[in-house]
Amino acid sequence: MLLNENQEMIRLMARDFANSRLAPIAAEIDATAEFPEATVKEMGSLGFLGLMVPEEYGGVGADITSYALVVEEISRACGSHGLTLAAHNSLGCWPVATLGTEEQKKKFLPPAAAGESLLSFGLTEAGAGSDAGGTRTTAVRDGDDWVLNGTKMWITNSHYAGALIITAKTDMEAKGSAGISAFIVPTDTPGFTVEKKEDKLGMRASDTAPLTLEDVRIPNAYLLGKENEGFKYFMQTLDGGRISIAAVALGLAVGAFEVARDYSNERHQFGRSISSFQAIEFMIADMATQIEASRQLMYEACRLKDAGEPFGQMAAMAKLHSSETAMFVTDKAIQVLGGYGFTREYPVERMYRDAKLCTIGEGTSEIQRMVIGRHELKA
Ligand code: COS
Repeated sequence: MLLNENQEMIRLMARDFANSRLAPIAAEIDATAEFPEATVKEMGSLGFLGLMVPEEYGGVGADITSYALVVEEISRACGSHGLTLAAHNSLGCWPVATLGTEEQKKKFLPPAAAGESLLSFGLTEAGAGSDAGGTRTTAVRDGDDWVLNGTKMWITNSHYAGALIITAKTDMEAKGSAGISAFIVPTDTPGFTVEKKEDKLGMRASDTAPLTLEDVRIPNAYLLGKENEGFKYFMQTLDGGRISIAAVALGLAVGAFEVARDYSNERHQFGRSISSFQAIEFMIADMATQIEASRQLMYEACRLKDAGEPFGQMAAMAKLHSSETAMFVTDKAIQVLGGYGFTREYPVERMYRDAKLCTIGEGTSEIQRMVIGRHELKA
């Protein structure tokens, strides 16, 4: 797909920022697992935290393709920044911008777009992972308010969020995924607690934590969309989120590929560069081919979403292919670098660990296959 002038411009802007500000700190924040507040705020100043927020609410109002390009470029330098950006934009801002009332948009979007505080998405629970309809958190109507109780897990950006979109069962008689609603919960509401940050294999500087809600009282004005329609809303949100994870995975794959390609030209063994051996040349060729295939799937998912066409299956294909590609490419990149690839002297081992998240978060590779298979089989 040929990018238009605006898309090229935003891609270059993201690449410059990622090269100058993120690449130099990526190894350190991976080692310390420290959330990079300062550079996340810088992403806000550049408009990256309001990419999908309409201009009237302080955002950029960019198309999905531009958004995915930014996520790819940021992730190419640092997966943790890429994931932080992706979760905020597509899981936090998008549902509020798409489903929110005028009052909700005016209140929650401008600070999120400016990077004053992040928006986050609280869906997953101990018993509701792949089976997202298994939500146990409850919201009970009390006069003009709702009272929420429950726990959530693996919630990205929660320590730095001004508000979260929380899913809760509102019709206790309804079976399965029915009777679930979505609420916007400001994080300073009494009874709302973000627990200790998880210590993870990869994406170590991104913020992931469990949440507890104990008699959290919020006004009915913070119900997002219609009561009991929550499951469909978060399925739609995840359809878009899967494009984001495809972009994160693609960025990681490209980052690792570039390191391996350059290293293979520079490294000499047996009196010649290792890239002149077909064993290495073929690895480079396979890596480049998988990356290109992932990129085309991601562009197609973006094109469909931008055109207002159904895109859920293509987003699942893009996410599945990109995340499996990221695992393949980062593994091969370590192989090309040999012993050096196994050390922290080079970024490929970090990219390998970061890439693993992409096969799990926002629907495992197995869930993507379910989504793709169901689309094919119902046709
Ligand atoms: N968009 C809109 N509506 C959707 C939808 C989508 N993408 N997917 C399903 N729905 C609707 C269905 O049409 C159905 O509506 P009706 O009850 O009116 O017929 C309803 O939602 C239930 O759908 P379904 O029966 O397919 O739901 P399942 O419980 O079988 O779940 C999967 C389907 C497994 C695909 C879903 O639970 C899923 O995506 N799980 C993974 C969750 C995930 O990614 N978690 C990680 C979160 S990280 S933030």
